[in-house]
Amino acid sequence: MDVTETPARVICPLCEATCGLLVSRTGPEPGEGGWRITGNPDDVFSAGYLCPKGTALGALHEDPARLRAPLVRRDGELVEVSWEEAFAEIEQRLLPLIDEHGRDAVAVYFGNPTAHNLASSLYLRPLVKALGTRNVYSAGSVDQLPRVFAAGYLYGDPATVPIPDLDRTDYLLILGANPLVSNGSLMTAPDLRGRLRRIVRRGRVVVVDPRRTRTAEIASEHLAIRPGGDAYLLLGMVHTILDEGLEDLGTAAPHVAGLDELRALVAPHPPESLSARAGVDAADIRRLAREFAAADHAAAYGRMGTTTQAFGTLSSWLVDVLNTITGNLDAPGGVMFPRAAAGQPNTRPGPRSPFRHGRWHSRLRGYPEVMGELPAVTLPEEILTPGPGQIRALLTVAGNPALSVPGGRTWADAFEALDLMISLDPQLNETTRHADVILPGPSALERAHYDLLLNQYAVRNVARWSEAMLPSDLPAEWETLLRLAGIAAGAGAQVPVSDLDDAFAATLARLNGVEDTAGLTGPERALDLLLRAGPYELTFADVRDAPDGIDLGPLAPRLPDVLATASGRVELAPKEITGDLPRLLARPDPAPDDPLLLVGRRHLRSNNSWMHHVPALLGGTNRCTLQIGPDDAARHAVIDGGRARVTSAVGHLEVEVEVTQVQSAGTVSLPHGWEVDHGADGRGANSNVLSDPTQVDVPTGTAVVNGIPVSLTPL
Ligand SMILES: Nc1nc2c(c(=O)[nH]1)N[C@H]1C(S)=C(S)[C@@H](COP(=O)(O)OP(=O)(O)OC[C@H]3O[C@@H](n4cnc5c(=O)[nH]c(N)nc54)[C@H](O)[C@@H]3O)O[C@H]1N2
Ligand SMILES: Nc1nc2c(c(=O)[nH]1)N[C@H]1C(S)=C(S)[C@@H](COP(=O)(O)OP(=O)(O)OC[C@H]3O[C@@H](n4cnc5c(=O)[nH]c(N)nc54)[C@H](O)[C@@H]3O)O[C@H]1N2
Ligand code: SF4
Ligand SMILES: [Mo]
Repeated sequence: MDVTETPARVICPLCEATCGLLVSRTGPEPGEGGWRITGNPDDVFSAGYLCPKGTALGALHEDPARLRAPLVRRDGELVEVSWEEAFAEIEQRLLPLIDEHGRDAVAVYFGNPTAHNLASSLYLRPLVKALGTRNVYSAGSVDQLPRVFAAGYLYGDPATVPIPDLDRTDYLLILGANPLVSNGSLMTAPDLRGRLRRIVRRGRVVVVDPRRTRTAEIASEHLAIRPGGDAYLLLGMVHTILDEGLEDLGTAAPHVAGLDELRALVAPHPPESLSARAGVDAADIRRLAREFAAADHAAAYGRMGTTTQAFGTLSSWLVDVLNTITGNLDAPGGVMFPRAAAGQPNTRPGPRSPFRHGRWHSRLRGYPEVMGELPAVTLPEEILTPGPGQIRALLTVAGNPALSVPGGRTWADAFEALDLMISLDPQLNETTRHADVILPGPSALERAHYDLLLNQYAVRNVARWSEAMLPSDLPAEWETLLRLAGIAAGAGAQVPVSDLDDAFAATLARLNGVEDTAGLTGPERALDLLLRAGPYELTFADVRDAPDGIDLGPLAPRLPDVLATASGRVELAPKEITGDLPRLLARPDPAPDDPLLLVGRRHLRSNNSWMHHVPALLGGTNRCTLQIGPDDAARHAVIDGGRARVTSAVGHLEVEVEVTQVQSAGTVSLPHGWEVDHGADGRGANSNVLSDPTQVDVPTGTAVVNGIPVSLTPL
């Protein structure tokens, strides 16, 4: 492979910040040379920013553990085979299984990186459609599902999520997010440190989190909340604002329905009745409410700590209610709706049908479908429990539910019970190592990129394309997805990919009311069609010819056209959400002898379950330890550097203890995505063996991975 002379522009697909990078090779052969990876100072969006993970793209590409050929299980062993053999194997085993047991016997689980990959953003949906199964699962139900569910009922479309207008707000309330470490989520924005610092300088940033996180460190104020307490805190704030007459709907006023219902719902609940359960003083709740209402431009933002907990949907809803009743919805400096250049459902002209869920239910626990998906926590038992409708085959795409989803060891049992398991993934992980067929895709440096999805959550409207830097010996992932779709549809493994792609593009053109005339193929053609249909009427050539990206300007008001509710208005009190209030209010106040509550945490040099092993990222603070405050450590007789057994209602694990002031009283934290054989010291633990798979956010079935009662025993 050649030493690259001019650096290639690569949009980093590792997290939601979507930084534009400059990548060059400084040595001729893998291992012999190195990589030079810097932020692209001319990128219209990221302007030179990057984090340590971005600099590891070269190491990831060269990772000796990365699969370079398809694997098929023969006599119990995974062996390398040709692509033709791999597809033939799938066809021979999948079709008879569908004939015998029906299409719902095949389940799909797709993971987080599918949202960061142009191929899967475009071609996963046609594959799922071709499979024709109702058993669709994803990492979304261990993540953002409550957030998008709330948006579905408030604005009519789960893809219509208001985003903090970071560069113009002067009061930012952050609940359950640590953007300095995560680099932001449902808030696509590079350099959050710089952006938050600027808000602190011109106004206020308040962080509500059981841990004094890096974000809390640089904020104007940190409030330690009781895990699971956000809905109580927010309800108290909304009560205060309405009770004290501080509400002002601002420019959104003509487009908002349900304020009277909201008033009636919150009137009986002053902060004083909620503060114990929030773990925040009533006086602080009232003060926050007044500050937020008084600020010229305020934005409330909630993320993982507010969604993957007992009241994810209520918390997400109340965040939006707070923004709306203070005149900050759809207002510059408040929370706004991005207008993406391609593929955003809410920019499509013509009427859209309002969001609804529960069109079908999971077989065993009766969880409602949301956006065509069922909750991932129920997948193992759907595989293991015999009877009509039992799942017999599983396709995973870019995921690792064995570590990412509660269920612990039942995941391995479930995989072993399957008649067929297929994984699209470049790595052997705790999930894919159980597969019968593994299909790897090219590395991030070997594929073109455009952030179809994340641009829909960006703090500024941009359109950016990056070419593949290096050629690949592996088929592009869009081809693999299409071939699987062809097999699932019964067209056979032999149909040329180009025929399947032509059919896909014809459907895309028809649905979007545009013509396919640019002479392109594959993702370039699909992107061209979506850009032409988009609100700026760009073309693929436009983005290809702008290597540093196209800036489409700051967020602009979009009410009421962005709405797809039946009423055509923002629905402030939808019964699908408020129906969960009695469950919230029925919880008793905490007692002094309550168990410790476990929450999650992320590290800058990690990425869920799949980057701990990259040498460039090991070390530093990236460690799988149980963090605990000094008083709690003394009370539980555990010491810094010692080991402890952590026990929950459903499981236990052993882990190193780290005593730190960062962790608030009554809480402990553990990162997720680790296993015993991962990590610098070879010692990690899967935190999700402690998460109870029956504990969910009731409206959506989203896993509760924050606020888990645990006990500690020193070892
Ligand atoms: N306790 C607890 N559990 C959690 C969380 C938590 O905070 N606490 N967080 C949750 C969240 S937010 C998420 S998103 C999930 C993540 O859960 P998952 O998405 O299930 O798991 P990942 O660890 O992201 O695994 C990603 C896999 O995709 C592969 N991959 C990477 N890039 C590509 C690609 O381009 N193509 C293909 N085909 N494969 C690729 C990697 O090799 C890896 O095997 O975990 C959730 N689980
Ligand atoms: N370095 C790194 N970056 C990542 C990832 C990664 O694994 N590593 N993962 C990516 C993914 S898939 C996602 S979804 C995003 C997530 O992005 P964020 O949501 O910003 O990241 P988290 O670190 O999970 O932050 C959740 C915070 O919620 C707090 N918390 C826990 N329980 C509660 C609660 O009940 N209430 C409140 N108010 N706070 C609570 C935790 O202490 C933690 O600080 O990060 C992305 N970026
Ligand atoms: S913040 Fe880091 S991981 Fe995220 S896109 Fe930028 S360089 Fe990549
Ligand atoms: Mo996530």
